[in-house]
Amino acid sequence: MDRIGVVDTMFARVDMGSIAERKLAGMEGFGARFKVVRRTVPGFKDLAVAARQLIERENCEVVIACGMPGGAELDQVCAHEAAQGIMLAQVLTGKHILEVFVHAQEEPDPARLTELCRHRVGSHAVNAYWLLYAPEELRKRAGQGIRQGGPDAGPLPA
Ligand code: RDL
Ligand code: RDL
Ligand code: RDL
Repeated sequence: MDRIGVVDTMFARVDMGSIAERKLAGMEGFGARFKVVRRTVPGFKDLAVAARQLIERENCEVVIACGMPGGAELDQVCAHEAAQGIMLAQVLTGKHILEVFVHAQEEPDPARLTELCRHRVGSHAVNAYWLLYAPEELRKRAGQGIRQGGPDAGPLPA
């Protein structure tokens, strides 16, 4: 059976990994064609190596890496570093690791931040599934200004 990895952090203020797990559990083939392997690490700087382990030791085909950069300026610098680590892990393993970051500063209202988080994690869980099983779904949306967590920007006028 194929394996899809989900890794999230204790630092995040939303249980992002469970949102991804629930989304994947609703996709066609769950439990038959693929299963989900879940890990949680302390913070987003720990995501890259955990994702690499999910790929190399747990044979995951694709990983969804969820993190929440805090609101301080230092956290933005750290987010950039964490993202670089995730990109390095993708290049080293040759597998997609979708970086799902929700910045605390994107939305000051806690309820709306949670909603944004649900939407972004859910959308990227579907994107991970499509990368693996339905690349034509991505191709259909080429150049359509698709976003995760907020309204789509839409295409520019032709
Ligand atoms: O490796 C242990 C920690 O360094 C690691 O877990 C960090 O990701 C923790 N962390 C910070 O040290 C920090 O300054 C995090 C943030 N900011 C942050 O904004 N979000 C995190 N972790 O998930
Ligand atoms: O791995 C999943 C996403 O992290 C990845 O697809 C990013 O490239 C998506 N993305 C951002 O997260 C972002 O903050 C993009 C932009 N900005 C951007 O400006 N242009 C993009 N993607 O193509
Ligand atoms: O234009 C508003 C947003 O699209 C823009 O601020 C993005 O950079 C927001 N964003 C992130 O900050 C991020 O870390 C996005 C993603 N990840 C993402 O994966 N997908 C997005 N936006 O559409």
